[in-house]
Parts: sequence; C-alpha cells; structure tokens
Amino acid sequence: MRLPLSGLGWLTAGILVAACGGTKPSAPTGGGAAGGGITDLMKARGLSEADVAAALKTYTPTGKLDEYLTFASGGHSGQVIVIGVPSMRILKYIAVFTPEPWQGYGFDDQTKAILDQGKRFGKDVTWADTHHPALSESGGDYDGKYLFIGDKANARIALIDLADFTTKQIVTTELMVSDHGASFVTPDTDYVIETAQYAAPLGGGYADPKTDYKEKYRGGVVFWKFDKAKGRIDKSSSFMMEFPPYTQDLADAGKKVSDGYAFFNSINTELSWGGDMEGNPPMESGMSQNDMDYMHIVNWRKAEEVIKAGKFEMMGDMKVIRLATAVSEGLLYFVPEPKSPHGVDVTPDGAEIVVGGKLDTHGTVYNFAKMKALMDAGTFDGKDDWGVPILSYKDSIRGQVELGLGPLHTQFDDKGFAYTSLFIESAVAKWSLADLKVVQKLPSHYNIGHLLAAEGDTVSPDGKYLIAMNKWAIDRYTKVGPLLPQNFQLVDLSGPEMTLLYDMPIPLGEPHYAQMIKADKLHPVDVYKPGEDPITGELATNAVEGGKERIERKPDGVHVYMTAIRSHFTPDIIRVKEGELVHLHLTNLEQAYDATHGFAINSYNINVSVEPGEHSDMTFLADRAGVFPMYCTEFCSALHLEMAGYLLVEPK
Ligand SMILES: [Cu+2]
Repeated sequence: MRLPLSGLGWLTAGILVAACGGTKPSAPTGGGAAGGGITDLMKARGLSEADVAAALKTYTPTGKLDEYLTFASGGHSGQVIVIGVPSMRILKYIAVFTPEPWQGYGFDDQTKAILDQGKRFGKDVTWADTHHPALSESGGDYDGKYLFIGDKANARIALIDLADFTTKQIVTTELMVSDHGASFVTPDTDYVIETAQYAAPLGGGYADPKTDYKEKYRGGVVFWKFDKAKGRIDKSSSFMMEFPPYTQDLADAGKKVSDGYAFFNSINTELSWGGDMEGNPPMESGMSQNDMDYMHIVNWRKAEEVIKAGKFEMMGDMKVIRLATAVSEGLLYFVPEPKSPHGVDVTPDGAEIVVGGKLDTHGTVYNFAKMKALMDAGTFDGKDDWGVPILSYKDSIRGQVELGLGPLHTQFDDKGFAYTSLFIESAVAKWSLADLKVVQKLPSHYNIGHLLAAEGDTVSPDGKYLIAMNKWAIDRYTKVGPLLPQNFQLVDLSGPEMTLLYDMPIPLGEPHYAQMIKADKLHPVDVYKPGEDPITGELATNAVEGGKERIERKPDGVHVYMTAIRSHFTPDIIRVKEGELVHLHLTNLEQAYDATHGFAINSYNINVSVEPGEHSDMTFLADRAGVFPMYCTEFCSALHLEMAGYLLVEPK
C-alpha cells in the first residue's frame, strides 16, 4: 500500500503549490472548522472512522502522561524497553546484561562490577537473550518496586530497581547452561524462578548424549531467594531442584489457592538430543513424537522445609535437591500435557492453569483442586523412569477450549476472559473461562508469540489493554532491508470486542515477553542524594564535595577527585605521567531534576553518565602519552561545549 501523505505534508504541499502560483489544492489544510477539517483530513489520508477512533484512544498530547508502563525484554540487546501505554512511546532502554553507552553502563567501576557478576565460567559475556521480565509482587499484585529478567542464552537473572530504573544485580549458577522459564516470581516475591531449558550435565561438564543423555543430562529449576529488606537476591538462601532431562520450558507460580506451588512445562519427554547427521531425527521431530509431555508440579514451600532439614547436596555454590529427594519428599509431580506445550499460565484466582500446546488446537485447563486431591490421596497413573508420580490427565483437567492453530500463551482480564496467542494462525483468541468457548478472534500481524494484558499476570488484572508481540512484520512498515522490526500491536480490551489500536515497531532484538503495570504504582526518585553510589544506594566512598576537589598520588596510582556542575568540571586539567594508573572519582553536584552530565575522554574508552547527585568511579591505565580532551556528553547548558578540559599524559 502506498504511504499516505501526512496532514503536515499536505499543508506544506499546499503552501508550495500556492507559492508557485499553481491552483489551490483541494486537500485540507487542517486546523480549520472541526467537522469539515477532520473529515477532509480523513479523506486525504484514507482513514476510516475506526482509524480515527483508534488514534483518539492512543494519541497523547504534549505534557499528558501514559496510564500504564510496559516493561518489555529487549531480546538480544540484553536490555529492557520501557514503553508508555496507550501512547506506545518508548521512554527508556534499561541497560541490563550488555554495555550501554548513553547510560555509561559498563564503563565505570560500579557498573563494570555488575556486568562482572554475569560472567559465565569466568568469561565475559557481552550479549544476552533477555526473555521474560517479572515485576515484583506483593499479595500477587505488581507492587512497582523491582523488575527481574532472565537471559535465556546464559542462564542469568538480573534485578532492576524501579526506584531509579537501573540494574543492581546479576546472578547466575553454572549448574544450568540455559533457561527459558525465567523469570517468574512467587506472589510475595519470596523467590524468583529460573527454569533450565536445554538439558546438560549439571555443572557444565562433558558427557556424550549418545551414551549418557539419560544418565547424565539434567534439567532443573532454581528458586532464587529475594531478600526484600536488602532488595537483593541472596544466593546463599537460594536452592535448585533437579529435574529429568525433559527440556523444561515456561513456568508460572501458583497464587491464592495454589500459592506455594509452581508449574513448569516440558517439551521433550522423548529425550531427543538431535544428531540429524548421526542417524537420529532432528530435534524438531525428535521432540514431537509423543502426544503428551509432562507438566511439572513443584511444591516449593515444602521444598523450603526440605532445604531447612538439610536434605540437599551442595553442588558448586548452590544447594541442590536431587531428583530422588524431590520424589521421596513429595515435592515433584507430573501430569501429562498435549502436545509440544509452551505456555503455562495460572488464572488470576489461582484455581486453574492454562496450557497451550503448539501442535494441539486446544488450550487445556487444569484444575488445581483436582490435582491437589490426587497428590494428597497418592492416586497416580504411574511413575516415570525417575520415579516421579504421574497424575491422571483426565482427572486433572476441567476441560479444553478449541482455540485454533498454534496456541502459545494466555493472559487474563477483569471480566472472566482469557486471551491466547495463536502463533500459526496469527491471531489472538478471546475466550470465556467459565464455559471454555471462544468469543472472538483478532488477527495479528504476524506470527504472534507472547501477548500481555494490563496487570495480566496478577491476581487482579485490569483488562483495558493488550499487546500482541508479533515476531514478523512483513508488510506493516516501510521497507528497511531484510531484517525487519518486531511488531507490537496495541489492542483495546475495554469494549465487548477486541479492537486493534496501534502498530509499534520495535527495532531492538527480539523482545520476547513484557508486563504492563499501572503507572501510578511507580515512584522513581528525581535525583540521587549528593554523592550517592547508585548501585549501593549509599554515599560513595570516594564521593566529592564541592570545594574539596583535589588530585592525590597514592601507592595505587593517581586519584582525581572531581565534580561536575553547569558548566564546568573541577579540575579541568588532569596531569598524569605515562604509565600511571588513574582513578577518577566524579560527583555530579547538581540537584536539579534532569541535570545529567556526561563525562568522556577519547581513546581511553571513558564514557559515563552522571545523573544529578550521582557519583561514579573510573579506573584506567594512562599508557599512552598525549593530550586527550575530556568533555561533557550531555547537552546540559548554554555553555555545554565549554564544559570540557584536558587529560595531559606526560611522556616518561
Ligand atoms: Cu517465551
């Protein structure tokens, strides 16, 4: 379709034609009498009434704020994207697993230390595949305090403090080589759940799958303990539970009646490990042989007691409940789930769990009370090869809903409806939880993966809005070469029918999942306390007060205690000798909201962002003599260009 000329374009064109003495264009000039002007604009741009209604529902005039914020994974960028709803304006990229120059993330000592926490087997990892963000919860509701996000590629979890929207911690265990069911929080954020995806020998050692897959390959889940008082994950109080190598997939925590339990699905009870050039079927068909895989049901509250009773094995730096213990202590149960399952989503009342099977046309609704009764009575259909009890499928489900092709993930609203993404069909199915009937399907463009509704993972979803997170964009945007953006489609849930409101391109990674929170639940700070280290939240050891700037030579090198305030650095000349180790301690003395300064020195890869009050430390070896301008990289004031100085490295 040809792109219509914008309203402003018509205005400009009209003026140009008039200036050239041409005939007056019949196109509207806009801004005239309300009725006629708008009708003419609609005609000129080829807009329907529905288009205009959608525009009116999303257009957010200057100075008006959004009702919701969406936190989306930034996919391979290793970042998190913050998006206002309904405007769909991007408000921030939060640096998480990868260096990010604008925020100076990964350039100063503080944030380098955060990235160092994410090393794997001692090696730097400079990318991530961020998957599922999870907002912290109190009583099963988003509380607006923290955000967690998993890195599928490297089995890591990051913690973002929503007091300042910055990453404070990365945790990882080498017992796991990848994750997918991460991150999901328990209803009071006691634990952050990280579930392994691709099975591997526990601890990263070598084993040949041809001979040792069943014996040595394992899955598992880590329950990362969140210390609410400290606002940090506490590895020493965290624990892992070993799973059979069934390639676990998504996860969700129970809530209300199912609180204390967590649910995981798996896609490979076939124990396929690939080998398509070694006489085996490729993984995609190898893993799709069985009609049923197993949903895993874990009693994590009981597992806590088992850990307290010392019934664990220390593997590396992680307490591990071995599979045999999980079975003997009654912590792990299976129930069959059809077919190549993906999403496992607990309903807001916690009573049921919806599973989407990629190769099944149904959503399957499991009833927790039924499963609990079977577990309590010890009534099982059998056991798997590891002795894990298997509940009866037919006695565990309430029923199935005929959804369509490729059901994946399910979200909920406040009116008893569920919304399931249909990947193969490229649609969102709206269906009634009460009678398991589809009431509407809305096409998505195209290949929808996850979807999210406002407060859609909580005990009290809001309805109102849904975002379809589409993997393909094909014909939705002006062509930009073979690599296309992802397509977020905002959907209005407020009426009886879902209506599409807006297409938003996401040109960053493959944003995998997102959550949407009411904006008024968030209360970020405007500025840091003077001299604050944002990572610790404390006064930085090397914070610099105005008037106490200085350069000191110590046994470990030159320490430069600097301040920044509009529009100068003090000192603005730093003299060091070639070969000296330089420690820059920079405090932004500003306390005015938005008065950020940057600080950069060329060739030495120094580039930080110091928000008002923030203190930042930088360390580098001045191993090349020369003259290196240093300057503020944020356009902070009229004399911003003059906010500069020199690092002078005198030759030996
Ligand atoms: Cu996913």
